[in-house]
Amino acid sequence: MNDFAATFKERIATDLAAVRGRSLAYTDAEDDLLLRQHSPLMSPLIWDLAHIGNYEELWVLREAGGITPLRPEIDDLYDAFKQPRKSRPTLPLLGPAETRKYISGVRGRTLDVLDAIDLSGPEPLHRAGFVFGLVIQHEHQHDETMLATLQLSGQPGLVRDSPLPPGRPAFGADEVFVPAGPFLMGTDTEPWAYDNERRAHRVDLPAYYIDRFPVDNRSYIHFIEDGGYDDPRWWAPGGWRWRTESSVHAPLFWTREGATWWRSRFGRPEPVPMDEPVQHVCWYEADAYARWAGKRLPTEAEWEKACGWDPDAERARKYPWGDEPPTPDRANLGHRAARPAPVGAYPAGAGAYGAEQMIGEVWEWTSSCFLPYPGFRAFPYREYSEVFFGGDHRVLRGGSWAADPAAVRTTFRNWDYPIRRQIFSGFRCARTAPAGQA
Ligand code: AVJ
Ligand code: FE
Repeated sequence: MNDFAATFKERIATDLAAVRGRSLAYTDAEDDLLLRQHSPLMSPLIWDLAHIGNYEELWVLREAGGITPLRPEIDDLYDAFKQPRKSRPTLPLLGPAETRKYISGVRGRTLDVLDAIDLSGPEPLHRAGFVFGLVIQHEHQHDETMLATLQLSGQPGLVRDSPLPPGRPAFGADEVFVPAGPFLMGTDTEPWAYDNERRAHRVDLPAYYIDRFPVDNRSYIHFIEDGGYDDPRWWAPGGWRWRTESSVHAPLFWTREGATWWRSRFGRPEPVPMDEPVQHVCWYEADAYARWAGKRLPTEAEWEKACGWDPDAERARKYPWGDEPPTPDRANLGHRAARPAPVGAYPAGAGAYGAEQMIGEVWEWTSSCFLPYPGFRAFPYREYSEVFFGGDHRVLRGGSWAADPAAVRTTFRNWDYPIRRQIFSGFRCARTAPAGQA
């Protein structure tokens, strides 16, 4: 094995250990907290933990490593398609101690497979360590889901927090201009990209403006206090139906006492911080706000061009600032604090057009439905992306404060139903440039 392969394998092993540390930290709790279902939208935490291990067994041990199944009898329990979320707590799930033992047994064999395989071989699951990228990203995505479950549980104590850089709130309403022209959307070169991010393809966009920052709580409160939730003019037809049936009047986890808005953050009440990007809003709320503001949500293509396109070099960057990995002065990622940073906190993380905080903070709703790119091919399985394509889901971009850098990049696509708000979701607005501005 050459030095490059050895170093790369070490990096994979480090990433595997890091994500596992995170999964174990989020489940370092009393059995009752792990076994209970905190919302019918979410699995019990212990289901996520065993599902992570079962997914790793399926893909790394059985598919890539050719290892005989360790516990084939539990496969059905942890198959997300066979078990609807609401009935997961009634299944004969492995208990917390047994789950930890199972996933650690899988992990030991995963490291054996890593040792044995040829990263430059022809096998597509092995090449560039794809199957390890798959399970590392999968585990991080479930860790973010577990964090959303912990937020719903209202149980303080498990979630770490630390200070974040200060913002530049005076620039809150600013927008940046993106001139008309083509860019390359998606990727052919990112080795761990999911199938839905491929292939790279040319998209030609008219000129537009996009907000420099995600919409902050101060602006969102103006929408609320202007009666935005009660004015059908601002809402998409499905959104107005959702609004009247749900009687929602503020983001999830918010309450109002007199003139003050409060929110519960991992079980602790605090006044809503004005300069923070709004989170826990659904697509319908984001869409209504944008119309109220005289704007609209960006399309997925507009979002990606503003995030990663470098018009001078005529190439896409992996992150807004370039290809170098995220650092604490560029983006709020990886659950450093348990919240988004104030708008303006990361001038060093700006993209070529000047948009800031596109990576980290909140998943940003776009106007686009989740659809395949031209030439899409499901890999390695249809149930990751393909079965979700169509009109039911909207695309979110950029990754939240709770997302790990391993599962965040300019081309990364997330998706959810337009009514979902327990995720760490916010948005920014865009508008088509008036005719004559190119
Ligand atoms: C891409 C976040 C919608 O959580 O359902 C996890 C990711 N896929 N396990 C989800 C996923 C398989 C997926 N999302
Ligand atoms: Fe999964």
